[in-house]
Amino acid sequence: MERTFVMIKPDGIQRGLVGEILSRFEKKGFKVVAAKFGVLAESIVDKHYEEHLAKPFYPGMKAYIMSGPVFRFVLEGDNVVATVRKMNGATNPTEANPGTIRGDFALSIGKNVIHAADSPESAAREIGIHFTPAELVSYKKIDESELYE
Ligand code: FUP
Repeated sequence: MERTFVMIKPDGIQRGLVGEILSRFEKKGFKVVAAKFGVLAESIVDKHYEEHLAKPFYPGMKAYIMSGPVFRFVLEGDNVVATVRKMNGATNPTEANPGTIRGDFALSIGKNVIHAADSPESAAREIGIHFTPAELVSYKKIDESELYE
């Protein structure tokens, strides 16, 4: 079963969107297998955003992502990586479709509420940065027989 890494950013926490966002993923049928709340360490941020280290927007983004607590979690389910990206909507909220999280709840690219891994490879990398193997919980959920054919 596929897994992905998701993070509700400081703006999402401050705006009280954790319940709404988790609820969307739960109702879709995805299973939470790990979760963590807190302020990110600088070393974690630099590892997580490795590909953006040299970008002009990086210092501002780093200061912002460390400005308050974030809520990180791992979701499991069929095609969870691509499906969660679709549910999040385009990176720039002005381009995100209504019905997506960014389309419904965000106005600017720097404060776009949520992050999710963009490929199964990125998901594995990001899960490894944010969680230890022991923090990932394998368990059976009673709705699985009704979700999968
Ligand atoms: P995503 O994969 O949707 O998180 O988007 P990217 O990896 O392209 O960008 C990571 C984060 O960098 C975005 F969530 C917001 C931030 N960003 C900016 O602040 N300005 C930019 O011009 C591009 C990205």
